[in-house]
Amino acid sequence: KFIGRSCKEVKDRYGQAEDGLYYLTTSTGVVYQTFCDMTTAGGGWTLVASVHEDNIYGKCMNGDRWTSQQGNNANWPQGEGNWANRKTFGTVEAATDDDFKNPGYYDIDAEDMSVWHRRFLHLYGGNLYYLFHRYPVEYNVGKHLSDNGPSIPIVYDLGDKESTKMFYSPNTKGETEGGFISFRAINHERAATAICSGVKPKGGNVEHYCIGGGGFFPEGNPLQCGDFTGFAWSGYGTHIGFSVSKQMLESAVLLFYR
Ligand code: KO2
Ligand code: CA
Repeated sequence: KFIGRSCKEVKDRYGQAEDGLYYLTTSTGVVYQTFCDMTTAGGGWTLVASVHEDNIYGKCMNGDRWTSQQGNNANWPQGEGNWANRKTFGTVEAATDDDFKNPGYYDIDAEDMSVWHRRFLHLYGGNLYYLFHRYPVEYNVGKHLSDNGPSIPIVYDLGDKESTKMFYSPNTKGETEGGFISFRAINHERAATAICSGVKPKGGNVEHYCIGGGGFFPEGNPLQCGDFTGFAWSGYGTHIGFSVSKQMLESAVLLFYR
């Protein structure tokens, strides 16, 4: 009934103001259902993807759709390539329990992402699909720090830059600057990750605070390969050494556009 190209359009055109599931359509007429956040910071946010680590012990195995499901392999540097292709997977109902990617990921022309209310997406082509075409998430595309993709300042609805940093591992606190969302961060061994949510890397151990990536992570082969990369390097959910907290390890990262 209230079909639009994005949640923002559904809100603006039909005055829909409630959070919930809505039908959207792409420019070519593909209809899909997703969650619209119609209330946070003015509403109109479309859920386009989620990243969930379903088994931190499976190193680039089944379920690691945002890195590689076929092993840690230098001859397959892009891995699944899902950050920059039009494949879709998962369902909106399982978005917090499993990986999810809908056609909005590449179809919606967005200005902002999730809680990051800066008009930055237009600078990189209007959505993540185009951003990751410009900055391929691929093993051996460059060197840590100097070849990283953009880091964009965040405006917080909840929490602040220091509290966000605390969720990550103790050992990486000094290696990050809070208050940013970063893309295509590269590590010491030239592995490329996709998104560092809440932080900007100041060093090359990005595998402990950035998610998704290409198909090869040389260090500790294959321990760092997977959707949540090296988040459990010092044990499952221990929040010591290079490990994040259990809450973070078991969370899902939800990506919204507006
Ligand atoms: C370790 O033992 C280790 O891990 C480091 C990794 C973390 O991403 O780069 C270094 O490889 C280091 O040499 C050593 O292997 O350091 C601070 C102690 C941990 O886990
Ligand atoms: Ca490292």
